[in-house]
Amino acid sequence: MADYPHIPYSIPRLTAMEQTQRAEALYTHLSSRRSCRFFSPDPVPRSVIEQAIRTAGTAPSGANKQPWRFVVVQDTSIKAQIQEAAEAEERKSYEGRMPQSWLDDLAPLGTDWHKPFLTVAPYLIVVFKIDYIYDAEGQVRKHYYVNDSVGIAVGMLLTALHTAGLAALTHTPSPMNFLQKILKRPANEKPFVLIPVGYPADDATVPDIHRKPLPEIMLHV
Ligand code: IYR
Repeated sequence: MADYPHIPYSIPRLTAMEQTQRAEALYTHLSSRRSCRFFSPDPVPRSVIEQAIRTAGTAPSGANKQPWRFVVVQDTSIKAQIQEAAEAEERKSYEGRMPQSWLDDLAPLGTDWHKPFLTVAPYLIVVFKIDYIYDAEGQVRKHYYVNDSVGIAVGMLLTALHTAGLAALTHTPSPMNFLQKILKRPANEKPFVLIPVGYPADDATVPDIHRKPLPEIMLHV
């Protein structure tokens, strides 16, 4: 049995006041994040996108398999292909594929099948989940807790983007397999979420919706 060494781990021990201040500051910061559907075409430094993805890649994952791929789309013609394919699927959803209850639940958001942000936003980050890989012998090696792991990484990506002063949207046109084709990803990489990133348009708006207060989401036992 091989020996798998551990290395020391420590993080600074904060005072209760420092903990409180940091926790409050992070809450205030993240409370100002909103899903944005109206972007400015202004360019964004590529290095900021890369750094945010590096941050996402620090997420925990089942057996440390890191089962994610982040495809950064900047090319205008690829963005146009994605918009066309996404709108075709969304149009089917909005015009009959989905039940009235779905339309009712989305009504407060004011969304429809038009997705201009897919070509206006300077970047699209398309996140793929990797359910398995082939090892050197060509054998399938499965990954674990893939949705959970990629979901955590996406949360960290959204946090990193917001912290860098960028707006984003977790967009899930359904079904999304067109992304695999357009972006030429292999069969073991499945689209997880499509994230337009940029600055909000000067006249951007968001729905007037609110977050549940703490007592509604937390239980002490
Ligand atoms: N994907 C569609 C519909 C949609 C679904 C949910 I759940 C949302 O929170 C928002 C939208 C669209 O992007 O319009």
